[in-house]
Amino acid sequence: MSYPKPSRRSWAEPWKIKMVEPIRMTTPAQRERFMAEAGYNTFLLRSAHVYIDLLTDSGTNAMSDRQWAGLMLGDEAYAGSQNFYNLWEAVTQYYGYKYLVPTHQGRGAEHILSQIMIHPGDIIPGNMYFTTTRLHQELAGGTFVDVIIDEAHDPANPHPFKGNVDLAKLRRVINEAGPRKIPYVSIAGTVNMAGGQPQAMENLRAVRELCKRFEIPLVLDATRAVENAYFIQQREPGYQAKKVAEILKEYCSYTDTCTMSAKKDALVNIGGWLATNDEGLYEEARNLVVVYEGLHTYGGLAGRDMEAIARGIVESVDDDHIRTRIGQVEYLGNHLIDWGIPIVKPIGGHGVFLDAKAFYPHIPQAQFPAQALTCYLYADSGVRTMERGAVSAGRDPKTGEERFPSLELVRVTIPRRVYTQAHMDVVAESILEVYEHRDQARGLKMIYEPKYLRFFQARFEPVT
Ligand code: P71
Repeated sequence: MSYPKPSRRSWAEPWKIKMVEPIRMTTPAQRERFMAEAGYNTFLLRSAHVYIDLLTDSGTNAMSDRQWAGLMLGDEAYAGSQNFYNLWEAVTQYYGYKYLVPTHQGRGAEHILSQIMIHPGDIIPGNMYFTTTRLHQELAGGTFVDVIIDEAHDPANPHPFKGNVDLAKLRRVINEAGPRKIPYVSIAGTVNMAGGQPQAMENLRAVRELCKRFEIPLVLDATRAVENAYFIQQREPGYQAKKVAEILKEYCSYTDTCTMSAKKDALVNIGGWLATNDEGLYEEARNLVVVYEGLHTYGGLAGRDMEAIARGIVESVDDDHIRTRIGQVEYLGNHLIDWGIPIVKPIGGHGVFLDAKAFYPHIPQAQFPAQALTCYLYADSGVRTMERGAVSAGRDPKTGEERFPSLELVRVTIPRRVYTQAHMDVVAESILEVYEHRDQARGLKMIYEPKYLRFFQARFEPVT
């Protein structure tokens, strides 16, 4: 028989749903009360009071039946668990690094890496800061310097690789500080705080060449490197015919070491690692991990967690999976673009980022427009999102001054394999509703400010 070839076919999830978790809608009056009780901070809401939870894609993923089956194969030996070796093998096969030290999550790896590599007075250049990464660098006595391209700081600029390093900026930092003061260059793919924006392979290769000349190691934050690899496949000449798995391995190959929060790409609820090709660093990390995390063959994780990560890595690099994952984010983002709502462009890998400065031009940044927007969204529909602006940026540790970042964003983050397209429709409609009432919105005043990573526990009240 001869069948006609389909000319038009949408993507669909490469899985079906076997188990569901009920979620409940609250009333507007309840939400008003919950938001006030939470000090106008979405981190302080109870999840039972949230309808669609888009706070983060971190540890909120749905595992597959194979991953759940893997939990039953947990080898909970204190030392030398089989699951540790399975994880090590998966990391080596897909990310390419020789040595592995598991940690309880990403910041565990950042802590160990920073303590080993950074000395007081050191400078760490990177493609935009991330909150936990920079804090660990600072606690080790270092100073982070942003060397991302200028386009990354402009939400409307459509540059396809806004995660790129500006090589002239990096060269300048190396010249000014001197290569000896730079323990490593810190690269993230994709760049979370820029709006989930990717770095081009060509750019990483150029950074590699520059660093090699000065013998400066390259450390990759591989947390969303699979998503970065997908964007390279879609946007960078020469990569269209390559599999995401192949691109990921090439990308990592230009770096010496990586820290990883497995809670994102790797499709699990907890876990992380430090992986490296540097035997000396591995020796030190393997030693230090026992102080802060646990023995070097479990690093704060149960055997079953390591098994779920090992299996999640394999699923995460599947081309159909990653196309669906980012396709869903783009589906939401394109709705908002069609309706003229200001978002970071291009649409990012792990979420849609609302441009709060353009959304609420009448609210000064000192009154935290992005924080306020998260509250209005929750009040409208029970959708929980995260501030990524002045509250997240915090204060300069030396001067104590507020650091007002160029980007004042609300992250509408999509967990992997959790919500449907219908959920995305409701989210889009709610954002539109809040946008239509933007003129009436008011800012916030911070009334409680914790010392570290203040955004997690800060409390606010509305400006009168
Ligand atoms: C996210 C998170 C979790 C988070 C962290 C801090 C503030 C708010 C939310 C965590 C990352 C990340 C990158 C690029 C390292 C970590 C730390 N992201 N690098 O986006 O995105 O990993 O949470 O496992 O410790 O919601 P960890």
